[in-house]
Amino acid sequence: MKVFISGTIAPVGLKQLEENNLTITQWKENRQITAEELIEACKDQDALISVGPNKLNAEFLNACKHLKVIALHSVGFDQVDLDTAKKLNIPIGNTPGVLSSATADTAFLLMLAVSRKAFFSHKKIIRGDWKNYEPSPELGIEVNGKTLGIFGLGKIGLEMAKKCAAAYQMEVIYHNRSRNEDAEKEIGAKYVSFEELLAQSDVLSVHTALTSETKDKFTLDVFKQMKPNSIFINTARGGIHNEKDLIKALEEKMIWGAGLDVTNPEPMDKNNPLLAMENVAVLPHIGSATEETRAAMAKIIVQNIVEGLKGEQLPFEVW
Ligand code: 8YV
Repeated sequence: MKVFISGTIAPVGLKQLEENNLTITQWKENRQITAEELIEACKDQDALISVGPNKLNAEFLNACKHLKVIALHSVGFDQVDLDTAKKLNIPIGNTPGVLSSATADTAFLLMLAVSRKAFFSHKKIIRGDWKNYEPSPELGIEVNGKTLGIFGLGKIGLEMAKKCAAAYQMEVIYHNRSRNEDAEKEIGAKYVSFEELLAQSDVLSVHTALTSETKDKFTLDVFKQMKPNSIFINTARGGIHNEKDLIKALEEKMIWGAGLDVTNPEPMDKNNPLLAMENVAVLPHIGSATEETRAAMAKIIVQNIVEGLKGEQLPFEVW
C-alpha cells in the first residue's frame, strides 16, 4: 500500500510506516505543496498524511475519493471539509492529547514574553541599542495571582490553566459552549459568560477550535470589553481574532498586550505592524514543535494510517 506525506514528520513515524511495509512518497521541497500538486501526488496513493495547512476541501476530496484514509498531522481539523469526507467515506484521523502540554507551554511562554516585553527588549540588544544601564526601561506587568481566562477549556486549555495555577496561583475562569465539569473539579475553574470572561480576565488565552462560531470572534467590539491592562494570547488559530481589530485595540490601548503563535494569514508578513509593537510577541506557529511531541504525533498518525488501510475504525478519528 502507498502513503503520500505532504511534509515532514518525525523519523520514528517514517520508520514505523516502513516496518508496516508501506511505500512512502514524501513532499521534500522547501515550500508548501500547492493544491494542484497535492491532487496530482495523491492520484495513485492509498493514504495521505497531511502536514500543515493543506486545504482538504470538496475539490480535493472529490478528486481523491480513492484514498482509504487521511491522517492529519494536527489536532485541528478546520482545514478539512468534513461533510464531504463523510459523504465519500474517507476517514479522517487527527492527533489529540499528545500536543496539549507543548501547545500550552507556548501559550505560557507568550504570556510571560508579553508581560515582560521580552521580545521587544531582545530586539533592542540586537539593534545595538543597549547602551547604558537603565533603571526604568520599558516596564512590564506581572501575572502572579491574576485572573486567567480560558476561551475553550478542552485538553490544551486545561494544560494552560494547570500551568498558570501552579506557577502563579492564577485564578482560572473559562467560557465554553458547554461546561467542563471535570476541569472545574480538577482545577477549580469557574464557568463564566463570554462577557464576564472579557471583563474579568487579566490574561485571556484562546484554546478553541476554528469553527463558523469562533471565526472572527475577537473583533474591536470584543477587545473593547477587555481590561485595558489585559493580555490576549492566541495559540489556537489566527482566524479566531480579527487582526486589523487587534492592531487597533493595541494602538488605542484597549488591551495591554498580545501574544500570538497563530496569525491570519500564515506566514505573517515581516512588515506587519504587530511585529514592531513593544507589548506584542509573535511566534511562527510552533505550538507543537518539540522533539517529544512531534514523535508522539507521528506514532498516532501511523496508528491511524495502519488501521485505516485495514478498513478498521481509526484510533483517533475526528468525529
Ligand atoms: C500542527 C497544529 O503541527 O495540531 C494543530 O492543530 O496547529 C499544529 O500542531 C500544524 O498544523 C502542522 O501540521
